[in-house]
Amino acid sequence: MGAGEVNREDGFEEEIGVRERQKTKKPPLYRVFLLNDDYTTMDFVIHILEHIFKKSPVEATRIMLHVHKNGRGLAGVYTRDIAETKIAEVHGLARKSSFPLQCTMEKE
Ligand code: TYC
Repeated sequence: MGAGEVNREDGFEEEIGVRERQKTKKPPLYRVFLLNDDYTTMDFVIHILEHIFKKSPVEATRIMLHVHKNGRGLAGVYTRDIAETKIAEVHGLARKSSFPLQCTMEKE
């Protein structure tokens, strides 16, 4: 049944249909990218990918090498709040270790 359709005289089924669609609506997702630089160590980037983005050691190494070679790489896809939190965690850990590591997010 499409939005706004009524197939009962009292409209009861339409109301339930609309409520169910709203309840299952998916939130917008954001891609979080790591950016390359000349100073952050490879080991630090792998650590970030394992501990903040929950990647396996093999996957973390693959993503880090992709960023090193191509300038940026996908670290994960999250809702806006989670993406913002992970970016703040990356920047916080990087600052603590005096690395200039940057990451960005864009709407999917
Ligand atoms: N280019 C860095 C180096 O050679 C490694 C690096 C990889 C830095 C990925 C940042 O997001 C990054 N030490």
